[in-house]
Amino acid sequence: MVRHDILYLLAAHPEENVSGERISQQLNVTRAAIWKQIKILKEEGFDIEAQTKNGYRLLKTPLSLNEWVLKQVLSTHSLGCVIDFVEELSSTNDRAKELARQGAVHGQIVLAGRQSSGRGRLQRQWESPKGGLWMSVVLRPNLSLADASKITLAASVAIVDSLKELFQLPIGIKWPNDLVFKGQKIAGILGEVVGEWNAVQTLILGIGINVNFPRERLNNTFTGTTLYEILRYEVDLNLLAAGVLKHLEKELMSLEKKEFEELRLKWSERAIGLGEGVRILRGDQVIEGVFKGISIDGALLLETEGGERSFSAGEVQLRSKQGTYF
Ligand code: BT5
Repeated sequence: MVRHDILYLLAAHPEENVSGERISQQLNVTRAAIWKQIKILKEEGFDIEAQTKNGYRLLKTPLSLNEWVLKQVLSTHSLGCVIDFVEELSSTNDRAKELARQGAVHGQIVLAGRQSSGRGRLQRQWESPKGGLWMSVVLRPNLSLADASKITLAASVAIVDSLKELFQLPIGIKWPNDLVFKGQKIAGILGEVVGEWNAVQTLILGIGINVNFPRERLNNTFTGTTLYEILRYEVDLNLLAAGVLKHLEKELMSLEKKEFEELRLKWSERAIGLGEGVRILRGDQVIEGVFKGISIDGALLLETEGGERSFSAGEVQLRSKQGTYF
């Protein structure tokens, strides 16, 4: 794409202005065509100095998601190898599923500026206004069906580690896979198997992080927060996406080496509420006990009066004794 070639050229000369004539010769396009592309790049959020005499200089890349910028900051081998960015989608998971059925490769990602019908688990609504990181990754890992649930554990660890690395934020994991800051949910994960897992072994991993928008954009029926709310400035969504994918790739590689116990320990180190009294809601039933940890498959282990019991994420909900997030 000419637009991207112009960017490569400008990025290679950060300290100087590149003349329209030089770009025109090097890329074999007219100066009018270059001007048109520069205009589009500016609309996409690139800060480009344009002087009739001296030519062009790239001053700043956009903080919003942009395929070219993301490619520059990605450090992964396979995750993000193909990027599908759409300004608005119903759900990135739905689009990724569709692409997976059409043969998308392992690591292909789908990103949306906003989602009109973002989904949580059990068909719950996931609010996805502009400014968030709404991303799905097509995974065809070398793992069995039984190990699929471990991928969401790995994703939780990856999100915590990337937010710590980039912004020094202490994010905790609330079982099974909510990411919370001071009790308020900042990110969620939705893992979905495509077709018959045994036959095709494809998992769509949806990751949603509330980033560059204030808390008011979210419904007040739940306790949520955003990075903007915490940091009070907007961050580069491309850097964040690249950071999450880097940590996710690392965790997936260790999962494929069957390092399950390492993952369980890492998850536990980042979890909140371990050793505390919790309530498990299963339909009308309330079971009280102490949160002892998770099994190798991510099931919650609860110490009750009648002994230790384990619960899988699909069947129960967890609450602190006060009825709030712990
Ligand atoms: C989740 O579900 O936490 C999984 C969220 C996954 C979203 C990503 S975005 C990219 C991809 N495409 C999709 O369509 N989905 C994935 P769950 O644990 O069921 O939590 C859902 C609950 O969180 C809702 O019922 C609300 O109470 C609350 N909630 C909804 N939107 C929220 C938001 N933006 N931030 C914090 N909490 C929210």
